[in-house]
Amino acid sequence: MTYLAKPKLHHPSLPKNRLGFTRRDYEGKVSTLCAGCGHDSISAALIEAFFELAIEPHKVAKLSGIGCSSKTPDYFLGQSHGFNTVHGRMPSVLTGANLANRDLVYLGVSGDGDSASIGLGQFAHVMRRGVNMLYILENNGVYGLTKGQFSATADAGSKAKRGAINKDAAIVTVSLALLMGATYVARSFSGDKKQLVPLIKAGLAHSGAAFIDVISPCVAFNNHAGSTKSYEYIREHNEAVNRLDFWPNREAINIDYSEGSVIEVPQHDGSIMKLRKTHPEYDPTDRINAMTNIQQHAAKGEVLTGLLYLNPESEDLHAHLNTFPTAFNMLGAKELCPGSGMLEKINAALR
Ligand SMILES: Cc1ncc(C[n+]2csc(CCOP(=O)(O)OP(=O)(O)O)c2C)c(N)n1
Ligand code: SF4
Ligand SMILES: [Mg+2]
Repeated sequence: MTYLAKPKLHHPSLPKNRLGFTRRDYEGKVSTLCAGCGHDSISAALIEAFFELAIEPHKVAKLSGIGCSSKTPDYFLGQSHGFNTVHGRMPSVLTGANLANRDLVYLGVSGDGDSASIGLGQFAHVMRRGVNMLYILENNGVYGLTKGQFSATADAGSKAKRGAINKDAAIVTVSLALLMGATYVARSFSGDKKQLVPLIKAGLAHSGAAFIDVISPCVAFNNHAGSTKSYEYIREHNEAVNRLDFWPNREAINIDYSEGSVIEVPQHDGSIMKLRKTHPEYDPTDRINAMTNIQQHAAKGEVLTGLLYLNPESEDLHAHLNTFPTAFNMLGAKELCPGSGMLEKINAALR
């Protein structure tokens, strides 16, 4: 573990984004995770995505639960708002924050223990309610922080470091998210930054609950032969259905594609997603097809990755509830406390 502070001075020639920020402005504290932990690569992908999208750090709220994965928001976006909640409770705290202030970009970071065990109910509800957020699940198949017990996402038949075989069926979080009505569902691998960064960027632009399950090997407790979440296993069994290219609305698109190989999906905010199909038959806008494909490939021992499902017509919780469009912190006392006359009216309407 290291508590060395990062140097504050930056080299003057570091590349800057549209806002004049360098990548260093999107970093956080020095990581205290084990060297080689997949979670650190996800933090690096998040830094890259926020830098490239030129999102103002103070407009971001990052929330997490408990676990090595949930510690990571300390290691990126050091100038953003942060809330390390109770174990498994990130979704409800994030929902409350989002309802009070919709003007921030919401990032939820969680682990497989945090989301698929103690927080399973919270995970299901935040997906079905369409809370406008990017939910990143850093999935290593174990409770890393508490020394490597199998988590609920460990595959049946996979082997623990000390040789025990997991007998329980795994919770497949992408399938559950689809079942719960999530409108953006992707799976990726911490060791594939080229796939992960555009998925993060598109997830941030999505209106509603965007979910990315990122297989993120735990080098301390789940990276041995017999594990199905190790670097070696995922490199060998990774089957990408598509490759995503993402352009924010202000950028011109100037790449040529061969006809028929690409699906173009415009987003609410004017940004464009282009999906290069690596499986020509795969249609990411068909929820049932996505669910079937995930299971069919799993039966062959393959881990399907890429953008698995997208509903381009999605709406978020604010649209469902028809909420007032202004963030609470922008309202005055008069609007926040409209008086006893208004309360009387509301009560009368409920009688
Ligand atoms: C209410 C409560 N129960 C149990 C724990 C112990 N605990 C801490 S982290 C953790 C699991 C973390 O696993 P995961 O979310 O997969 O994160 P990882 O460390 O693998 O990244 C558990 C059970 C706790 N902190 N709080
Ligand atoms: S115990 Fe596992 S999950 Fe936790 S920091 Fe180490 S490698 Fe990462
Ligand atoms: Mg875990």
